[in-house]
Formats: sequence, C-alpha cells, structure tokens
Amino acid sequence: MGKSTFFNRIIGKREAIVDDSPGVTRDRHYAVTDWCGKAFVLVDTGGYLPHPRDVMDQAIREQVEIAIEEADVILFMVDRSTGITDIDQEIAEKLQRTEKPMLLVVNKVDNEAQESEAYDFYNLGLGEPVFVSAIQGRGVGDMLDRLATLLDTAGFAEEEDDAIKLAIIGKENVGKSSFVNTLIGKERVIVTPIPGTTRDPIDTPLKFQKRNYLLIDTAGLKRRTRIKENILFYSQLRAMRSIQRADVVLYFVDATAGLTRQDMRVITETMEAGKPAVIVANKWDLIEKDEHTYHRWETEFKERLGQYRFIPVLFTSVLQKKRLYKLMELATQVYEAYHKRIRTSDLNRVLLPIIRENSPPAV
Ligand SMILES: Nc1nc2c(ncn2[C@@H]2O[C@H](COP(=O)(O)OP(=O)(O)OP(=O)(O)O)[C@@H](O)[C@H]2O)c(=O)[nH]1
Ligand SMILES: [Mg+2]
Repeated sequence: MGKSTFFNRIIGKREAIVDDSPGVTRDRHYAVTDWCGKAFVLVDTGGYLPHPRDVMDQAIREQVEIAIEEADVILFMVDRSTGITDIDQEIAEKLQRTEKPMLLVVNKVDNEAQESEAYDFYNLGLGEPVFVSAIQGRGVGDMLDRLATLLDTAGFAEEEDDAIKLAIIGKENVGKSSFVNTLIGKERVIVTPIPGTTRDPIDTPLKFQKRNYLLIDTAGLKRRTRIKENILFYSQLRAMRSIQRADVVLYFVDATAGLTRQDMRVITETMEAGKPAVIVANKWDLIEKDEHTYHRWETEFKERLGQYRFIPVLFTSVLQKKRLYKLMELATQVYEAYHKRIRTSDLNRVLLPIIRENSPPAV
C-alpha cells in the first residue's frame, strides 16, 4: 500500500465513520485501519462533535479509553482551526499515561501562517506534533516518515508467513467456533449454545489441500439491543481488528435469521477496509427444503446485500459437515482473485464467474 493511499484511507474513512442509523445517538469518532498488518485505531475529535469545546460525555470517554487500549499505534489527530479543545486536552491526558507509540497530527494546517498557530499544540505535552493539510496533502510525506520511524522503533514487521489468513466473523452463536473445530477435527476452541462463548480471537493453523491457512476465530458480535453502547463499540472494534489482519473474511450468519442491519454494517466496514469476503449462512440443516430452496434463499441474501451482491454466499451446515470444504475452496478462490491486484471496482467482474461456478447445488 502506498503512503498516500494509507493516508487517504485514514482521511477517507473519516467521512465514513459517521453512523447515522436510527438508535445510534451519536457519531463514532474512530476509525480502524492497518499498516503492515498492524491495526491502528484513529481517534478523531475534529469535525464531528457538534460543540467541539464541550466536555466529552461518559460514553465517548469510555470509547476513547477502549480505543487507546486496543491500538498498537495511536495517531491522535487534532484540528488546528478549533485550537486546543477541552476534549483534546482530556484525551492528551489519557495519552500521556500510555506507553504506546503515538503521533500527534495537527490537521488543517494549510500554510505557513497557520503553522505558527499550530505550534500551540505542543502544549498538549505529547511531543512534537506533525502538521498536515489533509485536503492539500501538505505535510503528509513528513507525517508518513515520522510514522515509519515510529513503526521501526516499535519493532513492527509485516506478519511474514505464507498462510492465508481467514477471519471468522459474525454474531454470537452462529457456529464460528464449531466451524474451526470441525475443520481441524478436534476441540480446539470451546463451543456452547451460550452466546458469547468465545472471548478473545484464537488463531488456529490449518493445512488444507497442501496450502497453509490461519483460522482466526473471533468473539461473536454482540446484539445491539441487548447491551450497552460501549460494549457494542468494543465488540465491533475487536472484530475490525481481526478483519484488518485477515486476507479473507468469512462472515457467518445464522441462515434462519438472515442478514440483519448489524451484519450489513460489519459487511460494509469489511468492504470499506478493502477486504474480500464470503458470506457463510450456517445452520442450513434447520431449514426445511425442497429443490428450489437453495436458489430462493440465495436470491434473498443477494437482494439484501444490495451493492455488495458480488460477495459470494454459501449455505453450510457445520453440524452436518455440509459444504465446509466448498467454503474453504471458495475462500481460496476469492483470495487468489483478490491477489491478482484488482481494484475494488473490478471485484464484481472477477467474482461473478466464481459465483456462477458455485451455482446452487440441489439441497
Ligand atoms: N443446527 C445447527 N447448529 C449448529 C451449527 N453449527 C453450530 N451449531 C450450534 O450452535 C451453537 C453455537 O456454536 P458456536 O460454534 O459456539 O458459535 P460461535 O459463533 O462460536 O458463538 P460465540 O463464540 O458465542 O460467538 C452450538 O450449540 C453449536 O452446536 C449448524 O450448522 N447447525
Ligand atoms: Mg465461538
């Protein structure tokens, strides 16, 4: 990934992190992105808060803490045009207490005159800030150099291995851990009917048809209705980290429940992170079938996927070991197609033939 692409992705993501779906009381002020396989959490205070000088409310405060906790490297971006806000100050105090490598980035520094204003941000006590103008691209090269140095000193290297990394993502209780156990043929990860069984991501190496894979089993995404906002934030952040590490995302759903809004949100984030995915509609055994069922369900899923209908959908039963090898083959095909360095806009064209090849089997 080119340096400017990296930056654009961070900045571009800022436009996309506003979550305006009903029931969400405020915007999210974070973005997760990656560099050399390491997750970054970008906490952004500029631009999105209705009153930048307000004190953070408790929920946002907790989210910032979670974000700092989860990050490998922290880019703290502030806005020159507002000066140091109370929120900046509050976050800076938290950051002073962490040992994590960090870089203070002052955005909207469009010219030299503004640079002298931007020196104020030294007062945050986070070391030498770097001045950028995201719009003009001014200072971005310097910022990325600083970042590169930070990464070197932090000892980050690309996760060097030939294994295809498959992140297994999805809501609680959809069969993610069962899938891992079934593939490797033993009880590597705990399976129970209780939602929330898996707590931390667990890596399991797998050899399949002479290739190496790494299965990343993850904690199920919490249901929005059941929990407090910060736990939801945490669970999504964790999922995004695993997605960032992955070559291919296997997005599991319970086939009987279909794709919910929350599923769609995570799928959207996966696409925006530039990761290829396969939708795995599991527990197919629970559905009463005739010879048209598969096709009908597939069509329904595709419709629900809307602009992302190019993502292959496979109906599986982990319990009955149905189409699990097929899933591995499909994941591999998607991986290979993607690694021919295709632009996102071309994904459709590349994936369509694969999807056709995997046309619905009879039941
Ligand atoms: N009927 C049916 N049940 C399944 C299938 N796959 C898994 N299950 C059951 O679903 C329950 C949850 O399975 P897990 O593998 O723990 O689900 P998970 O997605 O890892 O759940 P969390 O770790 O809580 O996120 C268990 O009781 C499994 O036996 C399937 O294909 N069909
Ligand atoms: Mg699990």
